[in-house]
Amino acid sequence: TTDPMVLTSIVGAVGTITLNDNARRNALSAALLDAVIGAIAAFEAKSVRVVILRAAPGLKVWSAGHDIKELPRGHEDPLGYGDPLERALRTIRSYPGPVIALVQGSVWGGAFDLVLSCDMIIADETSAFAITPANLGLPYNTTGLLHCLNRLPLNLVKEMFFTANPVKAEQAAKWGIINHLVAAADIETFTTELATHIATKAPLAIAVVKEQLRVLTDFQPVAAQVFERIQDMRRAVYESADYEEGISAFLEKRKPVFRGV
Ligand code: KGJ
Repeated sequence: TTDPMVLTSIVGAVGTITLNDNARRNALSAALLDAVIGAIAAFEAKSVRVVILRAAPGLKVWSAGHDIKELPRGHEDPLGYGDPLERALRTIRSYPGPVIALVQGSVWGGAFDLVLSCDMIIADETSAFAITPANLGLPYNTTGLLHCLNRLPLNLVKEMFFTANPVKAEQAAKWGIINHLVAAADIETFTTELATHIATKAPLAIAVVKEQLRVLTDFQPVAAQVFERIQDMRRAVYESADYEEGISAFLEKRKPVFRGV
């Protein structure tokens, strides 16, 4: 038998999901994301009030982001509505209770969108956060940009997207990426106490506030023509030679050479 993609546990009204594809750095494959979605559905059926999403302790990498081997190559939107990552983000964002990301180690690309889609982030000194489509030549989707814009100032979103540099824990705390920077030795206790505390509060009130905040922040009215123009611009990027080069370079374990075509 193979190891399950995620491990789950429930203590009281708090459920924990641990990403468990450590050999592949918890790359967000369809299999891993479907396991996350399944775990969350099972928690909802059991009226779990607060969810903690984490990786195993002591790893260098929390998640390496979208499974690059599963990204469509050319002529297909790499982050379309039905993409497993997009489905997982919607599942977390619409869970009727808080989802807390417990982050140790580095968070890359789509995994950054994943932790931003959680309601709170608790991280330790080993954490770092990078959004990396510029390393692949991938045009990020509008929904994902909105996730970032709703959480961070425009200049910081731009710096992260333009440089693809990992933002280290202390800077991430200053920038407001994370709620609390907690020592590695204390992070489990801290996060469990926070979750347990929230689980004693009125769940209906919390679920409604979460949903209100989601609909108020998610829905940016965009004219049909504007959206179609954005999709055209994005299509030109994911059909470019650079996107093919970005993916090939990762698979061949070399640095990409981008030509702007
Ligand atoms: N997708 C698929 N496979 C991956 C990924 C990934 N994102 N990350 C790592 N792997 C695989 C590697 O190919 C290795 O497989 C194995 O996991 C261990 O990785 O060669 P194999 O053994 O068959 P590696 O690189 O040997 O581990 P470390 O040296 O510890 O380095 C960890 C890193 C996370 C620094 C490194 O793996 C890395 O740079 N990964 C890619 C990170 C990244 O750019 N992610 C963003 C992907 N893009 C997005 O999510 C999106 C949506 N975007 O817009 O950009």
